[in-house]
Amino acid sequence: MALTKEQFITEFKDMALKLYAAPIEDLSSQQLYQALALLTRSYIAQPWANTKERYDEEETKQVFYFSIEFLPGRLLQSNLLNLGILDEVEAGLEELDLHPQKIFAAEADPGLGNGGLGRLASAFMDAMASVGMAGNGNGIRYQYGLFKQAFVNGYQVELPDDWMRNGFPWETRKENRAVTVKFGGWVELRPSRSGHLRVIYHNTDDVLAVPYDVAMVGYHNGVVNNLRLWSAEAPINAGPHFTLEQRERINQITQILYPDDSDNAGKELRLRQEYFFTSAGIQSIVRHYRRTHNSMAGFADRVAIHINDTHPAMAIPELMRVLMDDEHVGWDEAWRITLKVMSYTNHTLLSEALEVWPIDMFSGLLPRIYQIVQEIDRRFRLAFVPQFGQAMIDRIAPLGNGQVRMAYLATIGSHAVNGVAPLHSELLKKDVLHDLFQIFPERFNNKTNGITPRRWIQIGDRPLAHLLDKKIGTAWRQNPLALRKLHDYIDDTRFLADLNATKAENKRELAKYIDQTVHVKVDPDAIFDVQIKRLHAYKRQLLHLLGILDAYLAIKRGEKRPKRLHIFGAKAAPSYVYAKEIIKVMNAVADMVDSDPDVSPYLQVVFLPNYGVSMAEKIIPAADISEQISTAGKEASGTSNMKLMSAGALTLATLDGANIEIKNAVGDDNIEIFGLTEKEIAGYYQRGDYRSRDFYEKDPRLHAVLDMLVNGKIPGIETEGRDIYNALLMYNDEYFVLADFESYLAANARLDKLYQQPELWAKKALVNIAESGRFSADFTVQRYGREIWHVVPQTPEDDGTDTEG
Ligand code: 475
Repeated sequence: MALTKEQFITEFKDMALKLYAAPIEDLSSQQLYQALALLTRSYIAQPWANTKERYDEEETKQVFYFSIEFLPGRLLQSNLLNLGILDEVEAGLEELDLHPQKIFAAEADPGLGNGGLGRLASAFMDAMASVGMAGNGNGIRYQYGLFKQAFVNGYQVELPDDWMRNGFPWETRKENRAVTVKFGGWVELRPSRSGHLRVIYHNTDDVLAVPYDVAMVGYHNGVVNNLRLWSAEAPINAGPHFTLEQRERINQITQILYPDDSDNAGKELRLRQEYFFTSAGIQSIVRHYRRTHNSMAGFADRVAIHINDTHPAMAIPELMRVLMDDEHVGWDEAWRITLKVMSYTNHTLLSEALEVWPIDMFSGLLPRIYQIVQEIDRRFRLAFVPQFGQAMIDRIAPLGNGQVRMAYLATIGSHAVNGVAPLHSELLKKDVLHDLFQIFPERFNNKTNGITPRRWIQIGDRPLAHLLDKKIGTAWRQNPLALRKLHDYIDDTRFLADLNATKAENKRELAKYIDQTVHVKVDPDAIFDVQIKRLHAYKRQLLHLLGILDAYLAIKRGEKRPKRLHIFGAKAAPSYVYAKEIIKVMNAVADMVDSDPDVSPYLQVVFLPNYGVSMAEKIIPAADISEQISTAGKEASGTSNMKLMSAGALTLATLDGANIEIKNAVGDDNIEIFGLTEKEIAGYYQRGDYRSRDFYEKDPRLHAVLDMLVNGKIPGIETEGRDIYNALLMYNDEYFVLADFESYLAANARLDKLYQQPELWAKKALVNIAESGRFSADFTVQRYGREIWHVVPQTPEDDGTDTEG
């Protein structure tokens, strides 16, 4: 859109006055933010309405991305950027003597997700709008987002995230679009006179699902899509017998986000949440469709529904229910439509994350849905037992072992199933979904994850963005593949120096931020070595920690090395004791290193509390090294690896997830690979001959490091150190930390050496930035669009580069 600085100033002052009846000089940053957000929203309203109208008029096929988590990050800056008025607005604010960054920082970051899965969902929303795809989100409006993390005496404590305290200016409540979701009770099936089955519900608990819509603004294209988040409320005419407790129980459904990443809590409230937003979404999609169509026959040509992991997998029986019970479609036709509409992404191979529900709980809470799952199960067995045998079908039918098995249900009810990086997609076929792959090989495919360079470079890394504009023009902002132009400057000494200067500037900025937030002074000339992701044993923050302890001992022995600053950001699930112990030890090591004058000139450790999207925007631009060191075969894809690469950090990685594709993109010389491969690890499992103690006994450096966990040298960690020591030595080190220790150290030593040659380092950084464009989520959603959703992708065009191996 077009907006001059002068126009903006007038409209902004006007909005602030209307809202607060005071001149802008009197307003707090929060109030200035509210005024600016509302003004921005007023700019979004018309294109939002237009987009909706156009989709309806042209009968565009719509994609609905169902996800129990969305992590959009702050929206003000990204909305202004995508509207094309960020520069004008910032110039206007400065003319008013205001500080844009201060105002942007007043926005709460909606933490409606745990990590990778939720962030990916939001990247896709941004990407779909930006490529002009009709893509909508469907999720939950959690009253409280993911807990705020604080450290008390080095221990993680969790505080509530009251993120809507000041309201959420980007949402609009659509009470006229509310639907009713039914739980519990029992169902009566009665043939009606017209020959249809009549389904009569008795004694159900009804919940009103009220949608709140959030605009998803496309980049410079006038497209505004919809993210619909559902809130649970008591029914309007609840009657006199409706108790406060009943009201309370309903409100609970959308009160909190479950804080377990890659884990299945198995709690009834979680099942309620899943059915709540899934049923509300399906009902509202069908209702909208039926407003302009007399039957459901053409539904699958106009609607694609994507299931982001299994949490919304009840979309399958729920659509069957609506088609049969409400729309009187027969089973076979309903199943045909459902299969064509549904597709499913798996995000993790970890067995503890695979969702299963006890049949008792499931059938009690959702009796009609359970009947339909039973029928899906019955027909599946009938169809495939003859060819594949009872034993195999028993393993993979939707119902078995007294459980509803959601990954199997999702695979059986979708026409496409994908993993999120080539290795992950292969392992799905080989292990977790192997039997179903035998039956439905054509359904399985890979869609490598992506990220949005708009947020990570254009907004998060302004110094780099400006340098790129100067050197290669601005085309990369529209099409990130244009970053490849950078290769032309691989021998441009001046440019390489500029690249290093940009990094240095970002490091000084981060150093300031660290000082302000945790009151720790860090040396901006150190190597900034970053590991940012959820705290999980398989991600092996512990390997990183053991590397730090080894460096500590080496420095104590008098070894000199370039100074390294290790930066961690990671939340642990509140019930994940082992992860919390690792945090405690990390913080203890950070203190130990800091207070030792022999060591602190060479080594520093900072664990920043409350890592999230907004903090990532500050850390990533300043990173020199990106630690992606999961046990090979465990990290489905990873996405921070892509973000850090695009900021020119060098990746220190195992051959896992999308690290493999990053390696293929930049070449072996521009990434630091170490450790066991997935095949080697599978070999250990098969033979059953991994003995972690052998590594401890053979390697004196490892021996010394592990002993530090239990010999009292690290102050204040008695039980934590012992527990970790035991996990590694007595319980045989489930994640092969000890096996990879030596090669991890060697890779780190190579990086230390390389850092002595700043120009060579800059060349490698350049290649990483240049090749990062292929990981734009714009391309990822276009691949989903072409190959799964069958919607026509629009600008900007993918050049066909295949990163799918
Ligand atoms: C993978 N979350 C990353 C990312 O594809 C991958 C599971 C159960 C309950 C709550 N949250 C989850 C995940 O499984 C998850 O976030 N998985 C991550 O998805 C996007 O890049 O490798 O670990």
